[in-house]
Amino acid sequence: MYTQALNTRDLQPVQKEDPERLARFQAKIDAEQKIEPNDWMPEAYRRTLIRQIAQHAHSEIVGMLPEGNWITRAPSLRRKATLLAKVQDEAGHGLYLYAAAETLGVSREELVDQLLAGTAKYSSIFNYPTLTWADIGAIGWLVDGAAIMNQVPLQRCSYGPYARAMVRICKEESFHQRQGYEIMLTLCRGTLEQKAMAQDALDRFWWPALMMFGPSDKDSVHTAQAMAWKIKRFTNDELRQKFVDATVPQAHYLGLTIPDPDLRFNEATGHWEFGEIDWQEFQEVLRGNGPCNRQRMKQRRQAHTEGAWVREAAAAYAEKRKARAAAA
Ligand code: BYC
Repeated sequence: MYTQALNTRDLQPVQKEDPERLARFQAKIDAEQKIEPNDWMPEAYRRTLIRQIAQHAHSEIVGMLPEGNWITRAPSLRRKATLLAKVQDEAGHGLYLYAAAETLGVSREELVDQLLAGTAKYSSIFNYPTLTWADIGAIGWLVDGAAIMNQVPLQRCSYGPYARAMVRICKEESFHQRQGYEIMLTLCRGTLEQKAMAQDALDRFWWPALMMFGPSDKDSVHTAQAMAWKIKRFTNDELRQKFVDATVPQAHYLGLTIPDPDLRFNEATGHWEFGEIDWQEFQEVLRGNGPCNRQRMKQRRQAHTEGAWVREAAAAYAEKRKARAAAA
């Protein structure tokens, strides 16, 4: 049965916490000490982490769909093997993250149910279609590139299990970014038609990649508290700017044009200034009205139903082992 709330405890309002306890907790965070599962934590901290880690885990799992779509059509055996490995890595990331969320007292089943019920969020970026092979290059380069920018600071997140899960994830995402860029480079050094495909992919993925960092700071509801708790180390706009600064020169090296007439380098600040993001489009995607929201959820539900026998077999095996151990 699909659940409707973040988790059962989220149905209850947050209790007022003891101020002294809260102060000790904040002091620990300020001293850069990690919070571990058995440590006391304010209920709101726990809920914030469940929300963010669960959304992150769901993004990894749904993120397998647009790329998985190209495994059978990859242009060579080498490309197929690399893409297959990347998609498997994303499944692994989802599992580490669900495991990290479980240390906060929510079950993986509960979180998966929320995703399938459509009550949980996952990254907006995965609601855009992958129309050509160049999109696989653009995803590796831009989407994994944006993910790294966001996730490297999360390795210093105050919650130990999340921070530690991010270490391996970041290593793998770096490799994904490089393979994506290498696909783009190959296309850009290929025929005019191939280069046009690469440009078209950049045109379609640039703005959605910028949206991955979330609403602008003035509209972000969670950033201030998440920064005070050192869950987030940078604001959404700071990370977005870092991403633009790192990525524009990479696009120039490819000989591609960023689809933004307002993009210009500010000599005084040393940053690339960019145009206004279409926040209405972002909100529509979050509301479930992006180009592929319905298709993604339908595919996830279908995969879940078709995988029921695997879960049943694993549960039966675990039961049998338990019975054997009890009898021994
Ligand atoms: N899409 O107050 P805000 C990956 C929601 S990479 C959908 O700024 P917060 C991958 C936000 O959840 C992608 N929803 O929130 C890469 C909140 O809604 P609720 C996953 C978004 O949490 C390659 C509301 O808008 N990475 O997985 O402080 C291949 C207000 O936002 C988005 C992560 O999740 C969005 N783009 O900041 C395969 C990284 N942006 O909860 C896979 C960890 C915002 O109030 N997460 N919202 O209903 C984070 O760093 C932060 O959660 C965010 C948002 C920066 C995303």
